[in-house]
Amino acid sequence: SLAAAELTLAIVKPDGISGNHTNSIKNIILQSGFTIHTQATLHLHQHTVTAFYAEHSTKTFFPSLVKYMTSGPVLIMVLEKVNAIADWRTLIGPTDARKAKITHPDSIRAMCGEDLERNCVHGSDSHESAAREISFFFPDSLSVFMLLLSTGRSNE
Ligand code: DGI
Repeated sequence: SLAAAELTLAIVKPDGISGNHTNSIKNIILQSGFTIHTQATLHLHQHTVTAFYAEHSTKTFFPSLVKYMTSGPVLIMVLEKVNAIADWRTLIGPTDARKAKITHPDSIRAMCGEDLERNCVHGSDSHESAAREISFFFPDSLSVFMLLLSTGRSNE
């Protein structure tokens, strides 16, 4: 079948916003062929971060992660493109921004992140994560729902 557009969830984290990286990140997004399907600026509550990062809730770094993610506003975007999930992960680079500066110097995390925790941006890591994360932040979007449905069928 023809390649279908895919959706992924991107977040510019508090250090990305406070460091004034939003415009350069958006330029990279648009120059790389993504469409910004939906966007919202939110100041996350600690309960929201806890639910979003539930898989990490037992880790020792979790309280620090919650403090960081609630330290200022974030920009949450649904990005649309063929192969959006893998391509956005490639653009942001490795989780540890300190390592990214060495191994992936052109990545967004190398450009604006600091370390393993303060890494400037988020990207869904799989189809399952993308579906969960997009519906977590945008549960009422009919067009997002329709695109997720078509994404799920794209390999039939
Ligand atoms: O999908 P990623 O964001 O690349 O990485 P992940 O799902 O393994 O972790 C989610 C976030 O949690 C990550 O962006 C930053 C933080 N984190 C992950 N591992 C560590 C961490 N923070 C600290 N302080 N220490 C860690 O080992």
